[in-house]
Amino acid sequence: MMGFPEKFLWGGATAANQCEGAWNVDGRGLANVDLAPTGKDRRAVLTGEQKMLDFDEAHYYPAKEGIDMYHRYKEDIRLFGEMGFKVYRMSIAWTRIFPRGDEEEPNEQGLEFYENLFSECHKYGIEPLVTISHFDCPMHLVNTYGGWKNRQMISFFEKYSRVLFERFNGLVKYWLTFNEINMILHAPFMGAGVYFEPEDDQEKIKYQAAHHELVASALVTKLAHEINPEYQIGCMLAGGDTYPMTCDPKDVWQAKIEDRSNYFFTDVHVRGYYPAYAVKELERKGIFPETQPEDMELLNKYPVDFISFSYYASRCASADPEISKLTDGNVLASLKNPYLKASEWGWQIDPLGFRITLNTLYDRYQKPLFVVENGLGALDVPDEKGCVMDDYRIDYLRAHIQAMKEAVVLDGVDLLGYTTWGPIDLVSAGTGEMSKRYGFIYVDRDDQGNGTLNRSKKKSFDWYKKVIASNGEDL
Ligand code: BGP
Repeated sequence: MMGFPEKFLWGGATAANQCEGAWNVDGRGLANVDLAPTGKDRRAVLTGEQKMLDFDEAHYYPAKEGIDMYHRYKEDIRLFGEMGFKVYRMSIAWTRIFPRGDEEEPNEQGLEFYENLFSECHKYGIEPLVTISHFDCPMHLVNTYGGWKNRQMISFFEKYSRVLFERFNGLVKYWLTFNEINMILHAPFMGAGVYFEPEDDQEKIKYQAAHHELVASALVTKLAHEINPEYQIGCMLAGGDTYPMTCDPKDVWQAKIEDRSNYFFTDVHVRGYYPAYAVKELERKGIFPETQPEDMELLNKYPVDFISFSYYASRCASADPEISKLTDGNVLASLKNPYLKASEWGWQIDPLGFRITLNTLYDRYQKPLFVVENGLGALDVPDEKGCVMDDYRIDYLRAHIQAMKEAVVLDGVDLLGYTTWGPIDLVSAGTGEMSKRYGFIYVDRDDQGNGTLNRSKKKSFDWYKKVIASNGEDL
């Protein structure tokens, strides 16, 4: 079997609010995700059910200090370089550039930080892949405008993006507009800075916010290509196909409906219009978003250049309401698949599902794909020598890379690259804690904020290095 394309982009992916820390340094403002607590209230906050408008400075949130990448990025990028990364996916913290979100002028210290970081990447031949908004919305825009439910967000985002496209021209080529845009439907405070009042029609608000993000994405795709025709702009989907629980056609139909609610986002991003099934459903429910005359033309004229997605697990769906009640507590819920094993957090491990998802996306759009998150969250425990022997992580990644290779080589999927999630341990988006780790690099930090923050290589470090050096041949 032939292998991956010669220029395949191997690397890893992080997000600003999960690793930078330095939450109040050099003019940074507060963002939505800074306020999400750990523990039992987190889910209610991320889903917008519980308002969290105060920031308790005295309280310890792991994300406040993260892994202090803000001050240690040179060491971290050197380690990525040592593994042979060709690409590093990261995100810019909106509130480092515009601390409130609606200022006239950007914050120079924030811009300098990223400029230095990108230059550091290039020293090692690493191409940055930048997410403009990774679960990130300035808190001032949440409090004053209600986040993405407000149309004015489009112009704040446009201004922020323009500053990035102009300032980092020559340093960055690949951009993603919104991380896991479909998470708006599942965690609207995390995805769009939206929370609800008791009387709100939540579904209507979610689709209105989604419409605003989709239009903003098309608008900045246009802008990016005007500033530099070489810029490549991608969308980003929380991926993973949904299987029917049984071959009862009702279950098959239910799985299709659940998949469609995710693929709606890529349908608009890539095809440039609202698909018929969405128009019908949103009209039937009386929740079709309010639009401006220019919106549909923008969507149509400025589709994305490529499609990126995260893949951790597949899901199952049932039409039976009694069975459907049994979904697990994850933000993106699923029924348990009896054929699969799951991670310690109940995420079902399914490498063939990865090949299936790659095929679904490529069959549907025939556009280049980019896998920008994949990995195993685990409770890594260093042994007596202080070493993490994470063979379970190697097994997970090996099986997924093998499935991805089959999609490329046997099925003909056009794939640009692959970045594992959290190549260095960082704060979990789902739990807000450190102990759910994904890294090849261990960070000495616990959920209470103890630890030296020292970095050390896990067993998987040398393994991934070898995978990259052999372009995915030596697994
Ligand atoms: C994705 C997010 C990431 C990330 C990852 C793993 O949904 O884009 O930000 O954290 O999932 O999730 P978790 O951190 O909950 O394990």
